[in-house]
Amino acid sequence: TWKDAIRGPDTDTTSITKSVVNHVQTSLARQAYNLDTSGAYQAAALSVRDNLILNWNDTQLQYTRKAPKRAYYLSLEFLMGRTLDNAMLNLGLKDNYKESVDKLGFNMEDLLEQERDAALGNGGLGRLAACYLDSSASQELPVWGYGLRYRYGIFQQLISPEGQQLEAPDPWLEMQNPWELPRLDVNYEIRFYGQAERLNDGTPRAHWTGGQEVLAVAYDVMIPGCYTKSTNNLRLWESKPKRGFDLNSFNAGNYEGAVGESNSAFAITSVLYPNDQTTFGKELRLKQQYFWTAASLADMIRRFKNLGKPITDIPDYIAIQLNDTHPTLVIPELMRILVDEEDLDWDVAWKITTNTVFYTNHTVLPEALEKWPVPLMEHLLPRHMQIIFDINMYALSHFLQTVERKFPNDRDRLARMSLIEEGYPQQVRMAHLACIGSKKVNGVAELHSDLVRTTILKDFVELEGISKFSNVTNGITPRRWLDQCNPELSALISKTLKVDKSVWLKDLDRLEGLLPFTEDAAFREEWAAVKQHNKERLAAHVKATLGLDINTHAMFDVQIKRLHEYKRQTLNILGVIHRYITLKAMSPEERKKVNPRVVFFAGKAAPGYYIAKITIRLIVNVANIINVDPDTKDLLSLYFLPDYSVSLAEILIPTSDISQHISTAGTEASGTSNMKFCLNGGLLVGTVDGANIEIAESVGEENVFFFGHLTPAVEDLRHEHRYHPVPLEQKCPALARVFEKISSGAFGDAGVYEPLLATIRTGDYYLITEDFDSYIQALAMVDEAYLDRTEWVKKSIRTTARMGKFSSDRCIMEYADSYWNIEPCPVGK
Ligand code: 26V
Repeated sequence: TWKDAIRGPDTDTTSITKSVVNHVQTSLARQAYNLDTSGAYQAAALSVRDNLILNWNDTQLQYTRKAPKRAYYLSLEFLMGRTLDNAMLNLGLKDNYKESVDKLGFNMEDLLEQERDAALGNGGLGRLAACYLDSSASQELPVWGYGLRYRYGIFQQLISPEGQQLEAPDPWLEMQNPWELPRLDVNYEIRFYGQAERLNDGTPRAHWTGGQEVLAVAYDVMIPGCYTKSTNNLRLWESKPKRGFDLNSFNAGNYEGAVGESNSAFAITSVLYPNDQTTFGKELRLKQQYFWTAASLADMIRRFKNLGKPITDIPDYIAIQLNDTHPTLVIPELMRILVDEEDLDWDVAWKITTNTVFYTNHTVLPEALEKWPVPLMEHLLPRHMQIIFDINMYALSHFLQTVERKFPNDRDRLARMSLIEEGYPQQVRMAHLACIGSKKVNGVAELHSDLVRTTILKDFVELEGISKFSNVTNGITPRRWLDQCNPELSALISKTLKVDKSVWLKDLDRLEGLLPFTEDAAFREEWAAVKQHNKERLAAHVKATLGLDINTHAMFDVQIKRLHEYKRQTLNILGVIHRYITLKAMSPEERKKVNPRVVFFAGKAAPGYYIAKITIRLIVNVANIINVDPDTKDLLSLYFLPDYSVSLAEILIPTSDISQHISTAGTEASGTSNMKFCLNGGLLVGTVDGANIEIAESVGEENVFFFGHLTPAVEDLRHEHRYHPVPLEQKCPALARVFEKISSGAFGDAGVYEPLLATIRTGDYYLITEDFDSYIQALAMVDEAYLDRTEWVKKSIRTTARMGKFSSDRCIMEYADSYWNIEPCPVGK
């Protein structure tokens, strides 16, 4: 069975205890008799790690022996969260470790809480990368991730009593990190700045010399598959100076100058940029991107060369997936290596490149599309800038011919399609470069992929044909997002299906087997009891960390995601105020008929995002008022939980009765937490956007609370708002009353919120005033539906049962089959 295959010989409880104690005494150099929880965590982690290392070694040896085609997932963000629980579960050793830890006088849950999140990402894009690694390993596919080992992950969020977001650094490596293996011997020299001189010898070659060189050092993070020996690798690069410091300056007495250059080398991987969805053109960010793509590519090519194959075989052995445009520099970098170092013809090099690289787009928001100023690119990466101009020429001349034939005299089209946007300064359009340098381009949900094809890359579709542009709807790993975060539900599912979780967790369509049990009253009761249990688990956590008492007998209504205008947390909080006003106006008799509701928010705002920070202030101050209002507090309460993270999501998601995914139609590429909530039996309140649409198709529209305008209406409505504005009082009286309440000072100094309210009163780009009434209606329908608890639980069960499509195993299979052309490479076969 899989159990024997993946475990070492010493995985019985006695051997595990021995191994943990051994790590306490040797690795930690501590006495077993005065161990604290932190030490116990470290020792248990090191013991689990031993298993991973053996599996990792066998897997990598197998890849070397069999030399299959491999895929490399390049992502600037991997939002891994904690590892210990996930590793024990994937190894099938959690029960054994629990028993050992018990014997040693500790509680497993306390141990797990000791681990810091690896939070090397902003949100959905980074967490998607983490889910994809889990699915790749679980399906025994030869896939590696490549990223950066930031010394500081996403900032820690603190919320002042007045609702101000404060940011603190996240020094996650302060404690030992047992999950990484430093590979100090795997390192590459990476050049910046300097001069690029074309040889002009009839070849396209150039010499790139001078400038600054820094060292990229590899750290390997083991990625265990679920119930398999296959353990993949996530290689993260750390930057450091090539030599310690400049001894000449040092000896001349210039001590600061001597360490200056060394500091600038360390700076490259010092911190994750906390912005998402807005570009800003900072040199250090471009340095990160090149440092990472160049090191990763050098590493892939070194491994490829060990195979002894001709260089033109690269596309038969390597597929490179670009997670958004952040790694697009692999395209000019691969061209540089092939042309300048391997001396290939331009056309041959271009063919290799465009058969190796694949590009996933994750947003159509104009402000999030990466552009880099030409002067900056020229200064930092002079050879790459030449190559980009050459690609533009080559592609354009190629385009020119085709475009001229297809669209004679269409100069506008050429300007639109150019890799270079005219202006002062000129800018490189990374999405265009990623598109023309890739074999295939995909969006992350059906609607989003349609928008990619019909808006930002429309001209390229018309030129290159539709077949290059397709869709892979996002997914989530059911291991972390059901089995790990909701063990009671997982156990209930296994018991009910009479199928071991090792089967259904890797074949999620099996959840459909729950459907007949919707009619089983005893099962429904158990189902509801799990939700109740999870609410109490959250309440205990909130009590312990924030000292607050939460009403666990209320409906739980959750919106947790990055703060952003397009995600419309504003719509939600304005809706809460509307509910508060409505409750206040009711008689005590009427209030008795109202079902209590607890509303949760969590999420970080980019540090410089002024409007998003005001939204947090409004939420916190509304909470401060309504949570103590004796008229309403039992019926409506509101919490902003600080410092949203993967671990917090794991506690929150299993509690939800409803969750909100309410972006303006056409703005949320996919969303993935919507899938997590539904998999855990929460119902969805949402707009007709992103993956909400496909979730509704799967679970049945009768189980989703949809509202709001549809994507095709959005452009016209925005136009109306610009050119024919209607006063709020006329447009949406219910919302006008909410604004009046805020302006009356009911939630503190109204002036604070004015800039936020002004964005809605004038322009209303995200169409709050257009969707408010139907939003309130949708929430009323939620109330109505919740009155019939039996029917509600049926909806919950049906939702979970029909979420099979959204397993990230399905996504990875689609990428493996239709994009990368790779196959499983199991160990020992
Ligand atoms: C863009 C930028 C711009 C430059 C500054 C740093 C930075 C960092 C991240 C991004 C990526 C923005 C795109 C993004 O995060 N998209 C999200 O991808 C999720 C996974 O596909 C998807 O579920 C979300 O709907 C989508 O917003």
